Amino acid sequence: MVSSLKALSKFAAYCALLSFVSAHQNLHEFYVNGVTVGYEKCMRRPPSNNPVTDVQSTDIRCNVNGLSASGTNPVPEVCAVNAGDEITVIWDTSSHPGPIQHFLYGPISDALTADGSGAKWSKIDVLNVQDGKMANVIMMENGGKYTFKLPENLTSGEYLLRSEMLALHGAGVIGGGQFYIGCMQLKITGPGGDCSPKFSLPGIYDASQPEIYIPDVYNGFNTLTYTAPGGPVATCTAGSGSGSTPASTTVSASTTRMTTAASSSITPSSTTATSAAASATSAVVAKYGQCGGAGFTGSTNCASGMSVV
Ligand SMILES: *[C@@H]1O[C@H](CO)[C@@H](O)[C@H](O)[C@H]1NC(C)=O
Ligand SMILES: [Cu+2]
Repeated sequence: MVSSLKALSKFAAYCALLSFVSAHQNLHEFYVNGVTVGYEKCMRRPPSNNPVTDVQSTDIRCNVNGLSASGTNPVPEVCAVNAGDEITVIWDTSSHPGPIQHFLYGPISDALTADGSGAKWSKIDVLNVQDGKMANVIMMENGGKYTFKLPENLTSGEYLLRSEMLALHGAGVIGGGQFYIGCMQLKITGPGGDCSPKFSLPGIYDASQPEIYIPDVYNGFNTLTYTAPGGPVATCTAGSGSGSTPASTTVSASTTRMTTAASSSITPSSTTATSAAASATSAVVAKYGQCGGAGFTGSTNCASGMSVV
């Protein structure tokens, strides 16, 4: 009896250790209207799964080594998509609590060489909390997948599509917010249009802003009312630009459409928010206890039973 209990606690410790390793994450793949473009295709690959923590670094654009096409593919690719297409990103799952959001850079002439400089970024999507769960939890339950739509009003051209998962477990100190970033290289065919507002990266984040630096992250922080940094999602309207002929493609995606659109609604019902907040707060503390990894400066009090698949 005693030995089996010992074994159990050893196992729990082992699981906690495992989740240290698996907690960091990368973007590995994306689907267009439900069809994969291939593993690690049409994306810039960072040298590791470590987060970016300096929001003033150019690494905040497209991760480390992200200022041009790079990575594991023998031939860098740009994937052809249409404005309004559904994109499904597939990230490593992570217990790190936080939102996911997406940004579009462009139009530009060449998505392989674009370095992401200049005020050409727009925020096109965000998921903070849904049904009382932060985005990372929803993605854990869905194999790391998350689906959203590209804007419908876009000018044809090449773009960088930036996927960002911000992990908040270390956000109790300035510089402790962890930005996991993956950039996809797209050639978008659209009817014309543009998104506003636009901004530069770095430029939109400040290390001390309340969405990134959360002093009470282990002591009263309410995840249900959290909103990701970067302001509201852009408005994209028809007008400028033209819907030119479909561009030639390096990797083409099927035009098969998914029939189920993912919801990006983030606001819990106000009638249930109060009681849900109370239980969510304690649950979050337990989750946060799990977090660690290279460069991690937050709590090292690791709870068991939180191993990540
Ligand atoms: C596209 O632009 C038109 C005209 O500006 C606007 O009425 C429409 O709502 C936009 N569509 C979307 C999906 O935002
Ligand atoms: Cu991590």
